[in-house]
Amino acid sequence: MVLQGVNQALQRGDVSGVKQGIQEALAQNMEPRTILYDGLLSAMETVGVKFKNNEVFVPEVLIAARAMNAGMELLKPKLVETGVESIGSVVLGTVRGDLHDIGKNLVRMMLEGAGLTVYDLGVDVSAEKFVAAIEEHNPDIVGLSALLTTTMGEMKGVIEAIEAAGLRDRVKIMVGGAPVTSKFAQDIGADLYAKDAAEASFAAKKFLQ
Ligand code: B1M
Repeated sequence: MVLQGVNQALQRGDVSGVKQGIQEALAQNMEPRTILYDGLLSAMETVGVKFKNNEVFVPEVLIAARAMNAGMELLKPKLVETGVESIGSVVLGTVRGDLHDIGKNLVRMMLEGAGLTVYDLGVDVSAEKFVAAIEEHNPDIVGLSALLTTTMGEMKGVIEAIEAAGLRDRVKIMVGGAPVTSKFAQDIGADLYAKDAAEASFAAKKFLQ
């Protein structure tokens, strides 16, 4: 019952409702993992499906994601205590020359909502920075975002740099962004393409399962 409240509050983007629900659930000695999966992640998944079906739009997703982050802040110390592991990790960034990050941030939130750890490198990220981040974090997936037709080509450069560093078989590469198509993804040798943030989290989860 209390988790249903958390779930509904998250979908509404109600930060204090989410926090209050989590505190109640913890006071009832509920497992942090149960609160995470049945309260937060399932709600975020519903938001993702609604977003995919055009039932909710970018502002609602951002508001829900903010509530998700507030809930996660409360829950994280308990999860660490009880040893809940993330299901995988992603190094994510907008490629060199490109400053657009609204879509990339949505992708990050949906990935985090799906239980992945995300190392967000920000915008205008060079191929060298992606390579260094792979060496540092050893992620399962590298996510590249581009919004400009003039920066899409950078994605190929990143893939080539990853190959040159001998890291290509250690990671799957996911690409996305408004001008990116699945054909383009295939042509540059990416492994995964996602049209939007919800698809990105579905594709990542599917790959990790
Ligand atoms: Co820019 N801009 N912009 N801009 N901007 C576009 C992209 C543009 C289409 C506008 C237009 O002309 N109609 C156009 C690109 C044209 C082209 O290349 N074909 C353009 C241009 C030209 C420019 C400048 C060059 C303008 C100028 O200065 N002359 C300049 C470039 C700066 C640079 O990057 N070097 C520029 C600057 C800016 C702002 C800074 C003002 C601002 C960015 C603010 C920010 O991001 N912090 C901005 C904005 C806001 C836009 C528009 C209006 C909106 C983009 C957006 O946030 N959409 C955009 C026009 C438009 O798209 N309608 C435009 C909402 C967001 C949720 O969607 O980013 O597509 P989107 O992300 C989606 C999917 O693409 C996907 O999932 C997301 C969520 O569903 N996705 C992934 C994204 N990354 C993914 C990664 C994945 C998987 C899926 O896997 C890893």
